Amino acid sequence: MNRFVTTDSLRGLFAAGMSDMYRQEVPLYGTLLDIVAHVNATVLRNDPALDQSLADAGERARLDLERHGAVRVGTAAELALLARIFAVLGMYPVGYYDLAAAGVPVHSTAFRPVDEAALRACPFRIFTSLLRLELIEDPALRAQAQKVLEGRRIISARGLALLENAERNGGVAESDAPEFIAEVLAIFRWHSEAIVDIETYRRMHAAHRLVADVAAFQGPHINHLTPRVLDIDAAQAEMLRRGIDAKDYIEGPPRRMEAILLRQTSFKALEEVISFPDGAAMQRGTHTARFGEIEQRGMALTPEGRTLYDACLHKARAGEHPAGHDHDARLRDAFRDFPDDLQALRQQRLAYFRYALTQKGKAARPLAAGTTLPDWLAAGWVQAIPITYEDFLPISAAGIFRSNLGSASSQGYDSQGSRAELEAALGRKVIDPFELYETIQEKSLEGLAVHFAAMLVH
Ligand code: OOG
Ligand code: NI
Repeated sequence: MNRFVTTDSLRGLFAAGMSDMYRQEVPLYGTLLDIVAHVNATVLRNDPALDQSLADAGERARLDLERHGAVRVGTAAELALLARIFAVLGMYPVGYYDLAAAGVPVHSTAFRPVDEAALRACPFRIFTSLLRLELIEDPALRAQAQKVLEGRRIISARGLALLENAERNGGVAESDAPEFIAEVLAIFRWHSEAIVDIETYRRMHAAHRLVADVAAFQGPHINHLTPRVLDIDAAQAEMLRRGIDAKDYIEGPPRRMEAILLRQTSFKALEEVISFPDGAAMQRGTHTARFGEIEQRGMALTPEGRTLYDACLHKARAGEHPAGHDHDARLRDAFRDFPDDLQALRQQRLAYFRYALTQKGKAARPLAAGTTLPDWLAAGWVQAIPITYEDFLPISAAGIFRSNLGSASSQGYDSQGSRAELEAALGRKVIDPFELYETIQEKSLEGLAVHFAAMLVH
């Protein structure tokens, strides 16, 4: 008997494997994990209410395993291959992110699980960017990078065979799982040998550092793996205390009572030794790509909430001082317009909520006919639990890219994003994240409607 491994456990194996691999490759990542474990334990000990609300949201158990990674591929064919692999792992492309306007010649999507049960089991996500060579000015260099990329194979023959098996059979057999995961991990490992000579590397690097990062190596190395922390200000302070070269400030919204979206910080990219082919010999050089990031996740916002978020952020950014001077104060001021209590966020439909029966609700006597959500909430029968944001923020992503690429790249490209092109490469449309949150909210309401209607007939 050769049974299939569930998609959720395959993804769990993949996430754990990536974490082990990255810990070995970038020891400072292990330090970040220590910081995060310490901060999370302290927060949970001091704030039993938060501990309980994480448990209510079904996120207490997943917290220690929760990560996102980021990779960058060079061609549509490579993106299509990753999409096939991630589908076997239960990860689907959600959202379109255009980073060209922020001076990064890529567009991106995030592969992640989409339904509630899968998110609960293992919410592993990978922010995946496709290089847009058409944005590189020098035609000769563009052609050369294209040729290098078309000539490389990022998956082994064995890995491809296992993938095809999984697709044909509708799953990965238990006996194949360890090898399949090992082959997938190998795609994302670091290569300390470049596949182009140092002159070519330098020209790619001069066109844009990202061209060198993608096209000068054998494969799409994972460039960071981000754990989830419950108090990012504490984590940032601890990074600085330990002398880690952290970003000047935290990306995203300011610290609030009720956390929204995503706040992130990172340590700057490491300078790593690379050997470049030089005839029959090798030549030493360096490359910076890999860094460490920590994030705190808050609640998902509706389109209205997102518009208000963007407006607040825009206000904060207007007239920003170059070195991030008084960044936090400016951000706090700009976000005064953004309600900071759950009831207002819910009543103004700024955020998404999952509605769940409380203990009191479970024990409630049959209801009078015609009651609705406001009655259930007022009676304490139903509780509104904010839905955690599972996605990314283009402005933060651009800030993260930039702080790791150096300031030379802050000039934006004069280009519109090209969602259709990314979707053509994926062979499918990207999923709208708002629809996913909306579905979770609606399903919870439908469940309650059924429950209370059933009470009526008894
Ligand atoms: C991806 C940057 C985006 C985030 O957390 O916003 C990202 C990259 O550097 O390849 O990971
Ligand atoms: Ni990231």
